[in-house]
Formats: sequence, C-alpha cells, structure tokens
Amino acid sequence: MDHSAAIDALAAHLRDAQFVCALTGAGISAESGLATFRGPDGLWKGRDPTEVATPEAFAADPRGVWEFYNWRLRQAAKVEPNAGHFALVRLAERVAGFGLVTQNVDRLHQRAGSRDVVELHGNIDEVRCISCPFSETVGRRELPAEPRCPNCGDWLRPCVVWFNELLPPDAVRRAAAWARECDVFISIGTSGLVWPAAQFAYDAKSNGATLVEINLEPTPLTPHADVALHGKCGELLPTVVARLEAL
Ligand code: BV8
Repeated sequence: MDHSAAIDALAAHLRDAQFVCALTGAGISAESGLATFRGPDGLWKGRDPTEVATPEAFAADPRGVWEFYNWRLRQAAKVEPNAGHFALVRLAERVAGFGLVTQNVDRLHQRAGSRDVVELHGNIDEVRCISCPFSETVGRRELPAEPRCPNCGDWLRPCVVWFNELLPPDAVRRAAAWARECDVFISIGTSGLVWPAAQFAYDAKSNGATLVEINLEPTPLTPHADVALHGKCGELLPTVVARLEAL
C-alpha cells in the first residue's frame, strides 16, 4: 500500500473509531532535537543502559548517573515540542475518544498541550529522595553534581523508571485498559524493544484493534501492523490529521 492510500485508510479508521490509543517513543521527540535511544545518534550509543539507567548503577555510582541525567536535563531545556506532538493534540480533539501513552520522560507532549498523558517510564522534570518522602518538580533545571535531599540529606534521584524497575502500576493499568478497549492503536516513534511498554500494541491487536505503526524504519511490530507508515513523525502525523479533517 503506498503512503497516500495508507494515509487515506488510516484517516477512515480514525473517523470511525470510538477510541484511539497512541503509544509514543523517543522517535517523536527526535525532530525536537532529542537523541533517541537506539538510533545512530542514540543516547545509549556506546553507553550500555545498565551503566546509567538502573538502580544498581545508581547505587554504585550516583555521581556518574547524575552526570548522565544532568546532560539529559541540559538537552531537554533546549528543545520545544515539534509538529508531531502538536498533531497528536489536534488528533485528540477530532476523534471520539483518545488516550496518549508515552515511554518518553521529556514531557514534550504536555508542553504541546496534550492532557492526561500516561507516562510509563516517569519523567525527568521531577526528583525524589531515595530515603524519605521528599520530592519536587525541578523542571529542566540542571541540578548539582550531587543533588541532596533538603530534608534528610540523602541522595535525590530522577523520577524515571530505570531498567529492572517496575513501571508505575497506575500507568500500566490505564495503558492496559486503553489497549483493551481501543478500536485503533497507533505505535509512534518507538523501536518496540523495551518491555513491558512494547506489549500494549500486541494486546490491542489481539483485542481486535486496527494496529498502526508510524516510525522512521521497520520494527518487530511492522509485520503485525494493519497500516505501516515509515517516515518522520513530524511530517506523517500532521498529514494524517489533515486527511482526517478533510473527510
Ligand atoms: C521491568 C527511562 C519488571 C529512563 C527507560 C521482556 C523481554 C526482554 C526484556 C525484558 C522483558 N521484560 C522486561 C525486560 C527488561 C527491560 C527491557 O525491556 N530491556 C530491553 C532493553 C531488552 N525492561 C525493564 O527493565 C522494565 N521494567 O520490566 O520491570 C522487573 C522488575 C524487577 C526486576 C526485573 C523485572 C523497565 C523499562 C524502562 C526503562 N526506562 N526510560 C530514561 O529515559 O533515562 S527505557 C527507554 O527506552 C526510554 O524510555 C525510551 O523511550 C524507551 C524505549 O525506546 P524507544 O522510545 O523505542 O526509543 P528507541 O531509540 O529504541 O526507538 C526510537 C524509534 O524512533 C526508532 O525505531 C527510530 O527508527 C524511530 N525514529 C527516530 N527518529 C524518528 C523516528 N520515527 C519517526 N520520526 C522520527 N523523526
């Protein structure tokens, strides 16, 4: 199916859908200037995730992990949402029901105007103490090399979900419910390699939803997709929404 026919088909599915669930990954933030995790400029490129994104790594070298997250905060402070993020805000206004689930921690969806975003992997805007209930929103402000809790003096950590950490139960529950009930599930800008986030697309498909992939390149999900659009989110998503609005 060529792109134009696929976009027509997708617009018709969206028009007729009662509920649309979108799952996004690092690829939707790439055109804002944030590196993805496994692309050529990938965050993990040359840096094993277990080096910087696990509780074990933090316990062993909190300064080293904070060096990585302060770099992430510096990057996040420089960027703005892109046309892909804004297209999802418009899509939510034009379908009967919409749920947005993200693996991203950059909060660009919220800055674009998306509401009620389910964050499977937390966010880097917030930090919490590893020993007491203290937490705060730091925005994109870089933190000291050794961020300490003002209450008890122990280390602060980013409110992200590291590898080998459980995802927030409420986020998983909400994403699972949307995957179960949606008519259309759109996987956007994700390699589909991180679990259990990758599972929701397969759950939606097995629940009878139309499965759509919008990604720069094919992924393990592609063979399962009813509609696969390979290209840039910032170009494809606005085109899909414009086609829907023209119906
Ligand atoms: C857990 C927060 C239970 C930190 C992140 C089953 C099978 C195999 C392994 C596992 C499994 N179940 C669990 C695991 C282990 C592990 C895992 O999945 N490992 C993988 C790597 C094999 N999962 C976990 O540990 C999870 N927890 O299972 O808990 C448990 C509990 C205790 C003990 C044991 C188990 C927790 C995973 C969460 C990790 N945290 N982020 C931070 O960000 O600093 S994950 C990280 O990867 C980011 O959140 C990122 O979003 C996420 C997923 O990656 P993608 O978003 O897909 O990014 P990627 O670069 O891979 O792909 C981008 C895509 O975009 C590419 O395809 C590219 O082509 C495309 N693209 C690029 N530019 C564009 C574009 N597309 C369109 N337009 C463009 N312009």
